[in-house]
Amino acid sequence: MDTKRISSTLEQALSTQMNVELFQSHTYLSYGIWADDKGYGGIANFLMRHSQEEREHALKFMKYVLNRGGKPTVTGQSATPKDPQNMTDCFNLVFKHEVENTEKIYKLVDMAFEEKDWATWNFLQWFVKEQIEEETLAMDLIDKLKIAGGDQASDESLFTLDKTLGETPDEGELARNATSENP
Ligand code: OFO
Repeated sequence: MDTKRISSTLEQALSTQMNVELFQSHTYLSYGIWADDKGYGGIANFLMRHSQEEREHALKFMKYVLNRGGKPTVTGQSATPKDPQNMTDCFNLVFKHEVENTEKIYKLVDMAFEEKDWATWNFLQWFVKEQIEEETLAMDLIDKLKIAGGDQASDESLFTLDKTLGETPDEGELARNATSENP
């Protein structure tokens, strides 16, 4: 009896996305190492926690494909991107990686829609929502650094920013959760 409940096309696409999430995880880990080496322990902590979160995203894809009777494949990873040139570059890159990943998630949603695979479509909605948070978080990083003075930030304001980011929650605020009392 064939119990597979996902098409081979979506099985392959979700498996690829699992590897994309693992790549994101490696990328944030490498940026975390870069930040730590530069002496920004708080920012490194933030990036490394984020790396862990990306790994959890990969595991969600893995588990879903398995639960639908498919089998994902872990592929070799490409080399992580070069180290950022400075903190502004680092945060801009974080934003760019998140936007690129959002586009990949949207393509998967399109595919599930095309196939009328509502189970997969529904599964992917978690990631659609998650990407809103991740992009918001990345925008916040850029804003915080701008306020601190960007590339011209003083050592003192960078010290404060580093401390703040070390304690920043991993989840961004979702615009959809805003209310008039809690904008
Ligand atoms: Fe997996 O959420 Fe960021 O990329």
